[in-house]
Amino acid sequence: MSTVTIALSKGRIFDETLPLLAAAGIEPAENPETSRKLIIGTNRPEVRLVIVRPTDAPTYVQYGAADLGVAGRDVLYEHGGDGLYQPIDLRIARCKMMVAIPEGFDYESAVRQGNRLRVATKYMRAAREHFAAKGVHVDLIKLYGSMELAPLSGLADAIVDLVSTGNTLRANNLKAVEDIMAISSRLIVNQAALKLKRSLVQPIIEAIDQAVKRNA
Ligand code: PRT
Ligand code: MG
Repeated sequence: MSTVTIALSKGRIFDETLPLLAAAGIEPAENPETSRKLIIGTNRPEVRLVIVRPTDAPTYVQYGAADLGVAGRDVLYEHGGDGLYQPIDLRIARCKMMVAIPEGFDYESAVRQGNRLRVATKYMRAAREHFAAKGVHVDLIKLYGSMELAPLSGLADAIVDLVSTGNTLRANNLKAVEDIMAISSRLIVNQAALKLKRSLVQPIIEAIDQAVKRNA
């Protein structure tokens, strides 16, 4: 029997993908939040979920270890999208990628004077392209954890991070100064799986597409 593997990350992507999977008749047998299992079965014997870090989802799908997955546009932008078909904007886990600075830092004049800025981020590609397009000279510092800490501790002048409510910025005396891109999560599909497992994969894609359109 041919099987379908879907790569999902815990947290907001898992939570917001659940109703879309349900529309495709897929219900996880366990909650990854409480189970320690990394491979989770579903009510459909031929469908299973693999629980991955958000940044790893495109890699699992690219190499065919998962046939389908869900990843944020932020993550896909950094990954590059090789080998991935991206048929649906799921309109979930939405936020904005922004440049933020400490309250009181005169970003505009620093930019006008052509100062070299230190910018901390985990989004190296998006940040590099954003500042290059504006002609702003930056030294990018790659971080893996809370970017908000970087300007507070003197590591960087500014950060590039995701913002949804703005509460994290406010709580740390930071403010957003530029929009880089609107973010939402995409369904990603392994290109070979779409051809070789079409009879299993295509109905799932269509059911999810219908559910997204109903919610729009
Ligand atoms: O937690 P982990 O290190 O494993 O990775 P992660 O934080 O990227 O995972 P997760 O599950 O939080 O995010 C998965 C995806 O959700 C991201 O790739 C985005 O596409 C999307 N998403 C949507 C967000 C947010 N909104 C978001 N607000 N991802 C992260 N945040 C963080 C942001 O980085 C900041 O620290 O939330 C904080 C800001 O939130 P507000 O509401 O205070 O503005
Ligand atoms: Mg997180």
